Amino acid sequence: TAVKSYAAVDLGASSGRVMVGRMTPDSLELTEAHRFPNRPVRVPEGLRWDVLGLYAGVLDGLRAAGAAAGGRLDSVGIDSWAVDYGLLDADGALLGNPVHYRDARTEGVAEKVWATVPAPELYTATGLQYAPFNTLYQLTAAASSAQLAHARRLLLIPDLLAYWLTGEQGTELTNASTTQLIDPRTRDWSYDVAARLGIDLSLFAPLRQPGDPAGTLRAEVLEETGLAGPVTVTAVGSHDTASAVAAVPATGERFAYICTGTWSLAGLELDAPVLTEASRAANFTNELGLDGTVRYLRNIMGLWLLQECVRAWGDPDLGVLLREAAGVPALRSVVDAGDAAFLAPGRMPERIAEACRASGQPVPETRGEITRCILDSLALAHRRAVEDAQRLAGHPVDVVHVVGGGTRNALLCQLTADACGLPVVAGPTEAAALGNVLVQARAHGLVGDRHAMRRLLARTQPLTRYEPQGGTDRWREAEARLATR
Ligand code: ADP
Ligand code: LRH
Repeated sequence: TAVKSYAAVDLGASSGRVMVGRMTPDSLELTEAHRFPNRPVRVPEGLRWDVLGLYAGVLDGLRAAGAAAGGRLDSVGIDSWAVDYGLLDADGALLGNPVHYRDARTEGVAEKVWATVPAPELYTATGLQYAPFNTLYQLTAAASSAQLAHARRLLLIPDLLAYWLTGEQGTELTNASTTQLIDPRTRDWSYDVAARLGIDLSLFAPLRQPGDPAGTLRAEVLEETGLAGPVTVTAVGSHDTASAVAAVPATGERFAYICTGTWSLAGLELDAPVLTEASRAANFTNELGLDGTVRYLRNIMGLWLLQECVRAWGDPDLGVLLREAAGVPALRSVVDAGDAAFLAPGRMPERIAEACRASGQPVPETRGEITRCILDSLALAHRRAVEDAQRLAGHPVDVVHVVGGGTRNALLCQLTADACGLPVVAGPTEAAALGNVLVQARAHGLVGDRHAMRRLLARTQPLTRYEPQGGTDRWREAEARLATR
């Protein structure tokens, strides 16, 4: 059988990569064609994404992907982090650099929104957890800006890149579900919420589904990348977390997943949203996945906590830090890794130390101690999310699948197994890229349904199993030290 080549553009908050998936109906091999840093830029008006730099990285990556695949790509798919967007004017030109979701402009905005649509009502209508950066709050924060006044179109980040590559506009559904403007029951716009908050839904291009055609690479793009045309762009689960969950190599239904990278996204795949008051109080979100599924999960600060410490310490070697952390006694101090207080950049070692002091625990001092505190705290937050999700959704699990960059952190995987009291199956590391590739392959008839996709992953990808050790009592005790639950 002929080998097909699919390029996956996957932009995470810390790095962008273009990967090539080489596939037959029974085999799947992923290689990295190009990786580039994603470094947000602080300008006087706030924190911005360098989206032109990212687009240049995508073009370099497509050239490298073409070279890796013998000059021919069968299709290209794009996914990225959620919620953020670019605005286009009436000529289709980008109006300014997209605002970073960690920018401070959304501070205090939610209260204004809730005065019009009370939080409980907003939750039943959209299923989204409260996060200050949901697109809904960002648009409310921007309501009286000159930029929004001049905007005729809003494209979420992967849709913006797809537009530049193809000239065609659309709004892919999985990522649209992170705007807080989609009703998870109808999987269509929440017209009532938008109308009450004065948000003009005609700013958005028509919805498209993962697997839909999304245009072909423009002639100029072919020329710049050296690719032989025509090259189709296929809509994938363009929210990186949707793509990552699609690539969880589960073989049954009783599993939880944790997508670990800059964030930890921990939860379940369900057939229907959970919109109860208890679920809202526990801050669980109902984002949309492939084939009518719901990604029922909680956002946990994730390895962002460590990334920011590493940045503050002048980029020491991660391997050395993790070895130091492994030598520090377990669970001396923990912080609430779900706390939005850790969202903004800067002073992370100090903020972690302050949180330990405030909750009456020993203050971690060395780099190894701080790293250990972060990993223990993440594992504890993973435990809470996996437990809460099972209880709130009435969906018990036997195994926790960990995917994403955090699978390279063996200590974190082991601590997560210990904290959850469940086996952890770690891998694949590049889950979002694999989910991206598989949805393209499925659209082109190479694999069957999402269960067949998962079976193929379980058969072809290297996975590591961690058995829980030491009982969960000490985790329950650590949990009790954190005031909020
Ligand atoms: P994102 O997609 O959000 O940018 P990734 O999934 O690429 O994030 O994960 C990045 C994280 O993976 C890093 O912050 C780091 O903590 C972890 N990581 C990457 N490489 C290693 C490694 N060699 N050892 C341990 N952890 C690693
Ligand atoms: C992870 C992610 C996550 C969102 C956040 C903004 O990259 O897409 O699912 O909540 O970024």
